[in-house]
Amino acid sequence: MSEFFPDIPVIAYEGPESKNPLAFRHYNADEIILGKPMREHLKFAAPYWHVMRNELGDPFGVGTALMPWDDGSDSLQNALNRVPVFFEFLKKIGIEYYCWHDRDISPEGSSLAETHENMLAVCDALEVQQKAHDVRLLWGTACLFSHPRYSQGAATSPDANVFSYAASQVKIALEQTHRLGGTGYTFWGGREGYSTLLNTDMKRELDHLAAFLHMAVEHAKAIGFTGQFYIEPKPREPSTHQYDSDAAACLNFLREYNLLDHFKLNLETNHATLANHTMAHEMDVALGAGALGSIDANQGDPLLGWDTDQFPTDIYMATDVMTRILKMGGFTTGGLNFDAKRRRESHEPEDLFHAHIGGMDTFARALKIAAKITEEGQFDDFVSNRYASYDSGIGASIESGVASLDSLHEHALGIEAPRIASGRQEMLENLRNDYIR
Ligand code: XUL
Ligand code: CO
Repeated sequence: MSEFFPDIPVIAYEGPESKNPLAFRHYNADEIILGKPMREHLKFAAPYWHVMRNELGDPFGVGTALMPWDDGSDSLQNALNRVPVFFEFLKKIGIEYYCWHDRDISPEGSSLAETHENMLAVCDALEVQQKAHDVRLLWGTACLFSHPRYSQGAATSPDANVFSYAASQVKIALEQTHRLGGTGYTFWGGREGYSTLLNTDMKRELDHLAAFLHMAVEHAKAIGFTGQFYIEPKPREPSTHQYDSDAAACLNFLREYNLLDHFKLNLETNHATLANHTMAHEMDVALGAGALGSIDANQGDPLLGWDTDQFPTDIYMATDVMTRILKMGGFTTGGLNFDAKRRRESHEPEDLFHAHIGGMDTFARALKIAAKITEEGQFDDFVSNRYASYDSGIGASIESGVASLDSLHEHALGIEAPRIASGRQEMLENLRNDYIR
């Protein structure tokens, strides 16, 4: 029955002592953690663009990935041939959700109309496979950054005809996401930014971007799509500056243009690094606004300043992510999408499995650690005690808005000089190491 990965078995959970590289040590899909199976906590998703389309090229050399099922052409038939390969991969690795850009799954045609026809044909095939394998679409998106027409932006292009092309693409991508039962739709503004301000009217471009997103919201209403819209922040690459540079910039933009009710954030760990933030910082910014939606799980290389999209193996970072997901009460529409690619040297199909096994085991371990941290509440207790002076008395009057400079002045004059307690950073770092072992 196995056709495309004949040497790879269905990956099974064998426990932490297993020495089998093609087995899970920590991800045990049905194991109950805090009352819910791991699969439901983690909601792993695989991205079509990396699994099926990433040839592992870099600016210095062509792709190395071996893809015996792919004829290398941009034909519709080749696109259709890839579909069952992807679903065999999902089945064997045990991932139940996936994500796509329109152009990963279906090729550009010789006209815009033909491009859309290609898309519908591939979505027919995806629908059949989704049903056969009980796989769900986490989110769809339109690729508005690869084609030369988008070299100066899509919704922020100086050319209204380019804006229209992008709108047409989003209309079709959104409708197909809806038709495939997608639980979300993402906007990553690949080239929505600028290369130089010498030729850029930033305010006008931001107005256009907002108009574009409002049109998507209106269209979703019109077709009955009730999935969640996401914006995915990233500070640079490919643009010099991208308008959605980090979580705070996205939230400010969404608020300014009355879009916050319709969007949440899809936060990517490597993008946080590029923005000079930790992932924990980005997640706390989003959580504070009630706008944490979904995660693109990967990691960067601290020695390289670009988006290396490596598979996540950093257990500290993953634990930070999972403690926050638990704090949020779990994913609703979102999930953990491995927006990650193998290294150029890991070119064999088997490496796809090792890569995802590592990412899944890392997050499964992180979930177990985060569950313990959450249950024991030691960090939460420390933090709430640290702010306890705001729970009553003068602090409560500040938080409730009753206090004024006059009332605080009177209070301050009547007390001894404050003696602030230690922040105990090192003690807390030691405690974290006690959990992560
Ligand atoms: C690019 C990136 C994208 C988005 C979807 O860095 O992360 O793949 O996730 O467009
Ligand atoms: Co991403």
